Order: sequence, then C-alpha cells, then structure tokens
Amino acid sequence: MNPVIPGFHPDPSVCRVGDDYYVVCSSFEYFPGVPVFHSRDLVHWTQIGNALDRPSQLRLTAGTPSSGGVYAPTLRHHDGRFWLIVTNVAEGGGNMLFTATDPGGPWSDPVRLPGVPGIDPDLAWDEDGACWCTVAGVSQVRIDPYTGETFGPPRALWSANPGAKAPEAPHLYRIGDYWYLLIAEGGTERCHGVSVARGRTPNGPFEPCPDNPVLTHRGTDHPVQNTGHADLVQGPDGSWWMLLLGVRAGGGTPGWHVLGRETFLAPVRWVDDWPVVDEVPLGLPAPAWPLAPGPVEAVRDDFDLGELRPQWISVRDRPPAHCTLKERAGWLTLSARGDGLDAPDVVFAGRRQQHPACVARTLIDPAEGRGGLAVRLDEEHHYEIEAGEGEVRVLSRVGPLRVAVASRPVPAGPVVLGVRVEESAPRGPRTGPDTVTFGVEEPDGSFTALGSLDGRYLSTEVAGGFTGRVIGLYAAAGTVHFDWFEYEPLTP
Ligand code: 6LW
Repeated sequence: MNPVIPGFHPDPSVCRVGDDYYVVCSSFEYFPGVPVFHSRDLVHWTQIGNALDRPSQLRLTAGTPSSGGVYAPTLRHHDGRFWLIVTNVAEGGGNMLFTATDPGGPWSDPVRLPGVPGIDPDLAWDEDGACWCTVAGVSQVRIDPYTGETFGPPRALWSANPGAKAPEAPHLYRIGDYWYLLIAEGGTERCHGVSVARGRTPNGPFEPCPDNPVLTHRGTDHPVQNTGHADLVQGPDGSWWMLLLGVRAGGGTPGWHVLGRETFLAPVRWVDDWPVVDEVPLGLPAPAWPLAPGPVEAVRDDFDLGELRPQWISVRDRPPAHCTLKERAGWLTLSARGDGLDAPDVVFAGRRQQHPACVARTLIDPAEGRGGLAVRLDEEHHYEIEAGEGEVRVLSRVGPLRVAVASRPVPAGPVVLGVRVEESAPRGPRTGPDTVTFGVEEPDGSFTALGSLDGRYLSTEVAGGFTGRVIGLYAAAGTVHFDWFEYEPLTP
C-alpha cells in the first residue's frame, strides 16, 4: 500500500477538511504545476487537478533548468478557504500564495511575497489571527496573506542538529499545549530525516525533541530510503499520521531510484508529547477506518475528453498551437519546436512512471512529421522510440552522448510504439535497477523488441535533480498525431 502516491510526487503537504483530505506535491519544470490529490482514507489518493494550470499563475521559460521551477508547496485550510504557498525558483518567480474554495480548482492568480526569502514556505495562523510564514533555513516572518506584505525582517528559528545539512521543509502546528516545528534535515538524499521542536508560541523559543531525528532510514537496508520532508495529519479516528517523501532504490551499489521521490504514509505515536515514527512500512498497518476502493491503475486515454486529464504534464509550457486535441477529434496533435527532447522547449505530454515495472503503448500517425514515445528524466537523460520518414528508431541520450540504438523500416501509416520497463533481478553489486525495452507492435498484435537499455542512466543518482521518470509523447519535427495512449502497471 506504500507509497500511497507513487511516482515523482515529492514534498507532500496535507490538509484535512472534515472527512476529506488533500495533498499537493512539487512539480519543478513541468506544466501544469502542483498536482492536487483527494482522499477520504489517507491511503487511496485520486488526482483532482493541478493548482497552477494557467500561464498567469506559472510561467516557466526555456531558461528554467530541469529540476528548477516549482518547489515544495504547503496546503492549508483557514477561514473557509484553501491556501497554497509555493516557491517558483525560476527567474521572475519567488514565493507565491494562491487561494481556492475548491482545491480541485480554479485557484487564484498569485499573491507575490517579495519579502519572504528562500524555499519551502509554510503557513500558520496563530490564535490572534496573525499569519506566520516559515521557510527553509529555518526562519520566519509575519505576512499579510491577502497582500503579500511582510512585517519586519525574517527571524531565525530552530534549525535541528547543529551542523546538520539542509534544515528545510518546515511545518508549524498548534497541537495541544504546544506549537510544534517539524523540519527535514540531512539533505534529500540517503541521510534525509525528520526532526521536531516545540514551544509555547509559534515564534519559539523552541525546545528540540531529545530523540531527534524522529524519523530517518539513514544507515539501514530498508527498501524505502531518503525518508524526510514530512507533514502531519490526523486520521478519521483521531490517530496521527505523517505523509512524507521516500525513494525505492533498485539494483546493486549504490542503488538507483528511477521513479523520483514518492509520497509515503506512516503511523505516528506520541511519547511524552513528542511525535515518533518507528519506520515507514512498505505494507501499512490496517487503519481503523474503512478504506475506499483503490484507484483504477491501468490507464487508457483515447483523447476524447476535449482536454487532457490532470495526470498529463508538459515540459515548461503547453501552448495550444503546439499541443491540441482540436485538430483531429479524438487525437492528440503535437507540433514540434526546437530540437525535440534535447531542447528545453520540447513539445511533450506525458505522465509519471509510477510503478517499478510497467508497459506503455501508443498509436502514432507520423505522416506529417517525426515523433514518438519517450521515457524522460531531463533534457540530457531520455530514451525514446521515434517514428517518421518510413522507419522507427530507438534513441538514447545520456549526458553528452546521443546514440541511435536500433532502427527498422515500417510501412507508411499509423504504427503502435511500445515501451516495457522491467525490474532487474539483483545479481550483483553492479546490476542496474531495471531495463527499458522499446519496440513496435506487428499487425498481428505481437510485440517486436528493437532495443533494451539499462535503466540506471535514467535515475536520479545518474542524472541528478529532484524529479523522476515521465513517460510521454513528443514531436521531434513537423506534426504528429496520437490516437490513444495506454499505461499499465506490472508491479505494485
Ligand atoms: C525541497 C526541499 C527538499 O524544496 O527538496 O526533500 C527540495 N526536500 O525541502 C526540492 O524538492
């Protein structure tokens, strides 16, 4: 059951309103930004939208690097509405606040916070109605959330263990007699952890928990690693839970995670008024409340809704002139710009790879151009199968190297392209995490593999950054049309 939101969905922030729970995550260079999920049981989450879905809310220029853009949102409910605060680290961005009455959207245009420095902004309102914004570092400033005005300079708060790397991801809560300051420390890699302090006011002074970090998997062989960046919430029965990020690293040494940082759920116990998490279990303990039915995992999209479902994300922007469902009814049409997947302005629409093993297929009509099906980590790390000009080619881009792996002539007309991702059996220290196999479907429905590639090169440990794999459709030249897309998990 864990991760509860699989695939590249890091930095979860959770908010409860009555029987409903909502989660938002970081989205970096992808547009639309900040996916929003809904649940009634904390275990099964359905994406209900993306908070930043129009250019007036989010502009990511070609100068925004991959893993730049939208970092670490906080979602809260106060005074009858939802509040979302987030950093766009791109030029012209900074900290921004949005509001909505329905978290599925629409969300307001941004209120900018030029007086709030840094990343990972949190919002908390005290008993007098003052709004406190706390950011990584960790520092805090009072703000007017309606205007973005700040009152005085930011003040340093508690920052976890002296010398610990990257005190970040602060969240501030009033629970019982205390204000709790929950933060991440150790960096978002293998040393990640969660620490906590408490005080009598939202501004401190804060007393650190004697058992910090209250959660970390560092130095263990637990299958979930990099655990940190957490937010607290109460279950329907009043029990306490933490949503946090973690990774599932595969293969030998040093381990490669390919799905990005995913959202996990962990039970919290309170000891002497301190929250304690023993570990993040892969199989969750059965909650004491009924579970909703799980989401339907196999996805077939016939592009017949008139708009793309919220799972579809594009790289930096999605101009209607280049990505449209209107040119051919029931087809997604992509018109190329720039140099395809190597370029920051690639015309791309994809969905996160959410399962360690999966297959994806699409029917492409490449009569007016060249394009295909890609597994993308960033501009410099992607594998793809491309159709056009009478052939299909499997291509690999890893760092500075671009290689044509295989090619084959195909008859003119639409062709089904496929990719199959399979986990590697752990054979030795140098075994990679998985293999990525591309091929074409024959007229009799059988699949002919054209090239199998080691998945480690599309991992965060190789490529760097904060995202994970996205499987999607792209145009490399001219215009290409896609009739349908299928994604099917082969593993949980
Ligand atoms: C985020 C920081 C972090 O701002 O990674 O894991 C950064 N935590 O809190 C990007 O997601």
